[in-house]
Amino acid sequence: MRNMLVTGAAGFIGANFVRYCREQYPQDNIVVVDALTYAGNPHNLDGVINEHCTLVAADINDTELMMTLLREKKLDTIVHFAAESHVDRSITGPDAFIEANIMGTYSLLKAARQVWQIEEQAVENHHFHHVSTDEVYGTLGSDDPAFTEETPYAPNSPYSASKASSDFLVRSYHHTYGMNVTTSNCSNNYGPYHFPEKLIPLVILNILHGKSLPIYGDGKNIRDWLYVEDHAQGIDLVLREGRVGETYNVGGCNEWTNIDIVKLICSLIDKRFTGNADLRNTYPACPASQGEECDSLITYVTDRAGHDFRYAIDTDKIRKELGYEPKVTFEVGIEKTLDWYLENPQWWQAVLDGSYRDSADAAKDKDVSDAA
Ligand code: NAD
Ligand code: TDX
Repeated sequence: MRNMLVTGAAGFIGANFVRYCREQYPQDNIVVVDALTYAGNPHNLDGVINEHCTLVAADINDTELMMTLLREKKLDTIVHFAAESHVDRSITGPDAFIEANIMGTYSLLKAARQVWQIEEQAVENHHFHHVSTDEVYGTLGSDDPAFTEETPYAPNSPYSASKASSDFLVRSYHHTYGMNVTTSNCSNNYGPYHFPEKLIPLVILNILHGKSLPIYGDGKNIRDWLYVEDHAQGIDLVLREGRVGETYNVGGCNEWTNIDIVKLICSLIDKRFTGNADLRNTYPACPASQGEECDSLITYVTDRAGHDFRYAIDTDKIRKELGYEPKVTFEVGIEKTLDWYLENPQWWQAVLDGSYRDSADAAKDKDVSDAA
């Protein structure tokens, strides 16, 4: 049985990871720490919070509180998702990325070192797993080989630079202090609870509401998409069987240009609306409700500054060492994602109208000392 601190799990991937763990390992204890920024939504954890899984609304930069939680809850494992994650926001406001991604990771490492390695009751079998991104490797040309764990770091945005910095801090705590750390660098995730500022959920919701679909530049940039549950599975494998001090690339081997992915989603929605009066009545502004094709909403807009052309992940190491294999094909995953957004309008309506902040504010009002 493990006692885990999972940071940032009111966000997209962390919430899916916690759901995965509750199902696979119901005996484990999980303490989620999340600052509930705009991207943190307590509803992402609806149905999984119980005596084995608690949510503490706090900033990982509160080192004292992190130490108290590690001590009092006897936490032996940290899975660190908490971060500012949106590249566009890092371009307009990098400060928050430095604070959360660099300073926050440092704060967590400091707390872990103190409680796991320095104090009297040192925790021998501790494990700090750091969740990172393929963006730290920079950008690829069309014919370049995919990123391996040996690819030199070359981050291009304030977001990826802050993630790269945090990866190096984690690495240094292993080399210098012997902390048991692992890191995973994953490609673009998609699936349930994905915040609608990111490409796939933004496109789904804009289509339903008849809003334009902004394509940056010429739409030819390439991303490698992975269903979020397969990322959770990859992290779980690294936690259980990964070699301490190592990094593992996780990806979907599933490269798409942005424009192709947007056109695919348009055609899937066109199909679903055909002959479905319920959908047409529920979403009258959707072009498919008016007999038009959804790709009529595609609008080319000014490119993202410093836009990386292509990401692709070589998953050889995690496949060979840990037996990793993505379970959900893209064809299935994108339909499941569409199903989820169509079946959970209350989730995204609360995000779009801002009312999800009420539950965040209520969670923040709880005295965090209760949690420790
Ligand atoms: P997200 O933005 O949906 O969630 C991030 C969460 O972290 C939010 O709940 C937010 O409230 C919380 N947070 C932010 N700053 C915090 C702080 N100082 N203290 C405590 N909590 C804080 O992000 P995501 O897409 O779920 O990404 C999770 C992690 O995975 C990030 O580290 C990201 O870099 C990495 N990653 C994401 C992707 C992707 O495709 N989304 C791919 C590879 C890696
Ligand atoms: O409106 C849009 N139009 C558009 O063309 C948006 C939001 C995005 N894009 C493009 C930019 C990217 O090439 O689509 C691609 C995907 O964009 P995002 O969803 O913003 O993701 P990306 O920038 O690739 O980063 C994501 O994957 C790696 C996550 O947000 C990161 O946290 C993760 O590390």
